[in-house]
Amino acid sequence: DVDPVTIKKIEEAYVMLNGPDGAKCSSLLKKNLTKDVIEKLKTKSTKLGANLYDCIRSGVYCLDALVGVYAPDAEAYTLFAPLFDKIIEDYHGLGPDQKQPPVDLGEGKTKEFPPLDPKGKYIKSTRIRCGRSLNGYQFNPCLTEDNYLEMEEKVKKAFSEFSDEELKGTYYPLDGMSKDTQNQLIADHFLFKEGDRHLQYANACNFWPKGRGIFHNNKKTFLIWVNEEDHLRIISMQEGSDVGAVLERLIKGVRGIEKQVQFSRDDRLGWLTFCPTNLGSTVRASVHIALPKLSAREDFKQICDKLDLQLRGIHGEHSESEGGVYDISNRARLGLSEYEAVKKMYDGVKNLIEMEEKET
Ligand code: ADP
Ligand code: DAR
Ligand code: MG
Repeated sequence: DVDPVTIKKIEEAYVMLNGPDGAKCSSLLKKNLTKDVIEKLKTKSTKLGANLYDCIRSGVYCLDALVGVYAPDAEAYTLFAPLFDKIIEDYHGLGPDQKQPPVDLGEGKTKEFPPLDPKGKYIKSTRIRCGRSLNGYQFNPCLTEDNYLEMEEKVKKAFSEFSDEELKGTYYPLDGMSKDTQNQLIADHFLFKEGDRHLQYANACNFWPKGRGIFHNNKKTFLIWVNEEDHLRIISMQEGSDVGAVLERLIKGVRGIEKQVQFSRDDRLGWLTFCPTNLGSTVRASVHIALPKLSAREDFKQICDKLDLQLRGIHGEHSESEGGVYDISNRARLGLSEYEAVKKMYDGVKNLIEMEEKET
């Protein structure tokens, strides 16, 4: 079970979150980490040794977090369900008796997503990503250096077995990558950024950059991140607004790698991810789009919220928009299929473009 020092840290977290220091904090952790939940869970640890403090540490140090929790391993979602289920219900609207629908990547339906902006008036590029966790491995906080290296070897082998010409490519470990190459890949939106404090405080960056890297095909239209926030992020992206083509390639990639690697899926929560905000379909379908008139309105964010769309800056989460370009994506991930998540973005962005055209 859990050592007394850790139990004390959990109890102190509650006092801090509900005291003067936590006054401005509005995270789902603060809302749902009640005395009752703490009494129920503070002495529990998963088979692989993860405890409640491992789940909440990020939100204790990052009072500006929206959510503030991460799962240290798959079992945490079940063992610490009194906390996670409440946060999952608040964030995704998934009630205790609801569950993720069966997998539907959208095979045979990509024709439903023709280019959103054929003339290229608004949309610069389209990206669809999903997350996958390798069966039998814990999530970041509990991984040893050997785990990171083992996982990297395992997926590197899987990448080398891609047969489809569109998927074939090379794996580039972060360890040893020149700063210039790394910075260029980040600037060009292909590689993940470093130093996200929410991840650092979640103990998600141990042994960095060991076991981390990026696979991509020659055109950089199919990419896979290894051990950033999730074990894998599988990404399809290209210039323009042809959502169907981007989804077609993502489907090929997911089907390609799942032949070699077993992913952990929960019957109710769908594909398991480190952060509960990415559970279920794990799909984030986004466009880099400039809507000069609409984005000038002070209710632009509310307009997006009403369409269940999430606004991010030009470099993704926790970044600002540049030159009026925003990253707009589906907000919902859990309680709808992969295909439905893409459709949420597609229909929402279509709506925004129609509004932009009508705006005087
Ligand atoms: P994720 O949900 O994949 O972790 P992030 O918000 O961390 O996304 O952003 C990851 C990277 O993907 C950033 O560099 C961001 O600029 C890039 N990105 C997101 N959407 C698009 C898009 N439609 N076109 C080009 N790059 C994109
Ligand atoms: N720092 C977390 C981010 C939640 C969603 N983003 C992810 N998982 N990258 C927060 O609670 O704000
Ligand atoms: Mg990210």
